[in-house]
Amino acid sequence: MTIYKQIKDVIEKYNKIIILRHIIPDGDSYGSQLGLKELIKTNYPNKEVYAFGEEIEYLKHAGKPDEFTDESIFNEALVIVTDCGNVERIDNQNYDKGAYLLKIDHHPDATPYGDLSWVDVTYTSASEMVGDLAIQNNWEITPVAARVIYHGICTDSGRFLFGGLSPRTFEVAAKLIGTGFDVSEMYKTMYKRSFPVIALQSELIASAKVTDHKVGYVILTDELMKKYNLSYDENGKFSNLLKDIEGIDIWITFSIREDGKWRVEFRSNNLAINDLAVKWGGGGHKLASGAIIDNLDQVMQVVEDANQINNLLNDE
Ligand SMILES: [Mn+2]
Repeated sequence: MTIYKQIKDVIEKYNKIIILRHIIPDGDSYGSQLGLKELIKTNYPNKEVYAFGEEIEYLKHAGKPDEFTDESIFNEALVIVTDCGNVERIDNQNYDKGAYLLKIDHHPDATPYGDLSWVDVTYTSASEMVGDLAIQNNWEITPVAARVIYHGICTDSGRFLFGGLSPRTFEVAAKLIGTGFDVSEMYKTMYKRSFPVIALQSELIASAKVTDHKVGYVILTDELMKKYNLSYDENGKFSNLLKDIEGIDIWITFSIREDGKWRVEFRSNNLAINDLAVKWGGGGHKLASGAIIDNLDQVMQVVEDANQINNLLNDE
């Protein structure tokens, strides 16, 4: 039996379904979670479906999570977790209080979990997986579901630029656009930039450092955040600022967090940087991963580790 059919069978078996995703949500976690919710509600109108997790200001246009009140709601529920590689990062730690746990994810399966797990790193995004699941099961896809899923594919793949594009990515995208949602309206909304953000970007680029080992990095300090009136949940916007620049193979973005720790985003064109992220307590994909460090003193150690990755290449 295919995994698509297995998942369909599990969904059909439960009347109450709770969909969760990772903390500090991004477009893909919204897309896979809220898209799947909308799909289930359309194709199984009698089921109770909830999507819990923090609501993020800049993602308000993509959709709205449900209000979580009480853990008793998990009783007898099918719990589906999308776009989240490890249980520590699930946004609602009651995830194991349901009757059955299903994982749907495209990150490397470092810490497997769930009674049933569909993990496939060949997808650009968990949103593409959810779109494919709908297609394979012949589910009706509403324009509302299509918009949030398409948005998730766009954010994780840099609008069809990276993240393991395949013919399937475009087949799913074609099906989604075919529902008739307003894709140009969506692009206008998601790519709208504010002047302070652009000014901050130019200041970051001007202050960027590049090592002999072709490691580039920028540091987004609290001072800069305040100067440009940026909110902390926006500090992930700059992880590709140093992408596609000659002489940079690995680029790292250090951003201050609300709790005073530092968010570290690693990106690379072809050198695997996920082990580096794991070393610093994080994880992610081969060419895009992240971690959190305690203080700025650790920045140079992280950069030095990245230099080591590019050692061989530099010696050639
Ligand atoms: Mn993702």
